[in-house]
Amino acid sequence: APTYDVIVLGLGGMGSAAAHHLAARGARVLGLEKFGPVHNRGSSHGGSRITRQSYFEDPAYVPLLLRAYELYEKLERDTGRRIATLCGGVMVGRPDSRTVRGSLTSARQWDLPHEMLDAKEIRRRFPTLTPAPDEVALHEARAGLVRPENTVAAHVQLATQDGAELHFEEPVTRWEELPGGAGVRVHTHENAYTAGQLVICPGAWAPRLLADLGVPVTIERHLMYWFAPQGGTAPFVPARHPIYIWEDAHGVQIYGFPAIDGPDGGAKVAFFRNGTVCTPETIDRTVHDHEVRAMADQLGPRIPALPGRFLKAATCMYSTTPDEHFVISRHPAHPETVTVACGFSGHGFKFVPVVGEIVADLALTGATAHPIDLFAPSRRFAGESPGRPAA
Ligand code: PYC
Repeated sequence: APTYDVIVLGLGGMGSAAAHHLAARGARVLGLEKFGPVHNRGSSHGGSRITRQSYFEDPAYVPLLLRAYELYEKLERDTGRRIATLCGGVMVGRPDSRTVRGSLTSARQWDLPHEMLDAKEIRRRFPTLTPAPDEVALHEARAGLVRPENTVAAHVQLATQDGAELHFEEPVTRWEELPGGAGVRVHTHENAYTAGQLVICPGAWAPRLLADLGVPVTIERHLMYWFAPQGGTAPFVPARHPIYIWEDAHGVQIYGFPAIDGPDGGAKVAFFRNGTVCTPETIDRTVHDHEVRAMADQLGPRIPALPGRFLKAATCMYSTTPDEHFVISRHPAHPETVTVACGFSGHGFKFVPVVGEIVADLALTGATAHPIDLFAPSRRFAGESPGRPAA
């Protein structure tokens, strides 16, 4: 008989959550991770990620967000770690922008508490923000941020407490299904392990580890920037400053956070979607002057105090699907034994705990009560012929 019930491949945001939820249900879990616990080589670092419920991307995400909020609260209670700061958030842009219109659609459809602010009211409540007269915002009091490193550390801690064996610095070299549907064998340089089920949470390693998924996942290099605001961080502290996603007249979105790292830590800001295609092996980790200037130029008219002094920047990777929706499913080519969670397309971290729950459902029972139709790998992408086989 296989040694483990489930092997989890990848212990970043999603994999560590899956390991926790599986172990909490009594499964014998082995987790294998290429790097150490809580590292900065993938997509789960940088100190903060936005969380929000009035989801402009698609209202279908809202029930998952409601559950993610519950699970983040529980994670804080169970570990005593500081994870979420619900400082409020504004989705800013012209009324017909995707950011504003889409957020409002979700808020109305799910009856989520929100307020609409005109430009004058945005400036009155949040004096650091200087929107154009034709810009408005959806304000959501329960938006805010979650801390990715603390989230991963919390899931690793709970999984370990529940008996999961988590092996770090042990990359998987290959895996195969055992004959007769008996499970899988997973190989590393050190060893080979067997399990009834395999869960693959590959992050930016999806193109290599899930080449037969049937969904093209593009890896993108993104930058996160920290600036020390001119005049100090006092107006930027979370008690006074919301998170924001701000779309300009050309559809370019920036997003940012309050100053959560004390008076010298600055405030983080980034472009939502202007990454360059890369691989985890070839990503350029250097931050170039022209990139810092491009960010500062975006901020100047909108948050004039923020680009006071550039402090630092860090690279991070998105794993983007053609429609920017996730892939969470049984593996179409190995439906009896393998579950996959990938393609989080730059907006996945806020869902980490509920993805852990869904993946545990799929791996242990083959099904989940959560609504995940949007994430099926067999869905059709724009430009595909109707004849595309359901991979
Ligand atoms: O999901 O809120 C988000 C987000 C902001 C920037 C990238 N993703």
